[in-house]
Amino acid sequence: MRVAVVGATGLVGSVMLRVLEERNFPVDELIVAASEKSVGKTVKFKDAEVKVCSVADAVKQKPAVAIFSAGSAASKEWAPKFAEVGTTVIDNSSCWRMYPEIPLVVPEVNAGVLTPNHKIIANPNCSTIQLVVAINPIHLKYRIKRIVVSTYQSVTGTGVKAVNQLFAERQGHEADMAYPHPIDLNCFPHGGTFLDNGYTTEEQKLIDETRKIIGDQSIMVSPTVVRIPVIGGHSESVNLEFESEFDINEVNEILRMAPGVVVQDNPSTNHYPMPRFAEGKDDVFVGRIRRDVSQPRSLNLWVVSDNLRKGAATNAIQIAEYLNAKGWLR
Ligand code: 2RA
Repeated sequence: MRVAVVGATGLVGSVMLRVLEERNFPVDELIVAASEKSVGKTVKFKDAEVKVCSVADAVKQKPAVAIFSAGSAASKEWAPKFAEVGTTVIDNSSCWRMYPEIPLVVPEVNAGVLTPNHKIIANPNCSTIQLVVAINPIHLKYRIKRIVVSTYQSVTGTGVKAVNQLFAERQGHEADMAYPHPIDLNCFPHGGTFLDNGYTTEEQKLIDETRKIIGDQSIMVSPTVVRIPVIGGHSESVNLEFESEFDINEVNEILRMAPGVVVQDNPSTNHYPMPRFAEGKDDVFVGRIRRDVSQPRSLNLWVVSDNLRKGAATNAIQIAEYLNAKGWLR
């Protein structure tokens, strides 16, 4: 199969190449496309050096699937052009996520919304993906009424410049600032940009995307996004209020059986999810599972996952695997 990765020289794009290799996705021919400044460079794939081409050249080659991580502007311009030549686009930017006709997919939750006619498919935001993988199985049993979620997001979510800022500060060097503040030995409640309602774009994504993927616009979501000086993955403190009463042992059993979830929860041995140990893995790790003693029908969880993998590259490639298994990628 002819596969294009658009934005392959970026942080997420490079992880997409690794995951395609690791999962042995049936790539017969890889097209690596990036912005003009990267054209001519090479990237490694399956022990070969692949030359970076322009996105326009990639469209001309009519790949079966194009997996994008190149920002919203590039997706807005080029996804429709790929679709016009019959390519299925899986886009990691926020560009298409909230268009009603565009499926926003986490395979463990709502792959059933996909059809062979969908030529542009949106990959959700990283913090949304790990949240819905963890909570949807419990929602199906007890129906979530309200979600209060605080995220503790890795600097890798911002990109290479933010990672470099963290380590420059840590080594006492002058940092090229990706953020308005120092990030080492610090944290700040700011992801994306601030909106008129006092929330940030990152927080609004958690509200809008969670409702769309779970398929319930009545779910109330109260998010706070925090950036912290880690690189392994995003962590989330989650409080769920249900419509109906629940049994905590049954909740544990549901999570232990949930697709894509690994439960790490043994306070007696200090065993719980941590980003340093989630890094490089594709699972959504859940721990600190406990009833909320402050209000009825409510539950607390701690959710951790590698935001570059399940939060971006792996989820997108799992969508491609689903489409391929259906025979919908030509
Ligand atoms: C962040 N979720 O962590 C964003 C990146 N997509 O900044």
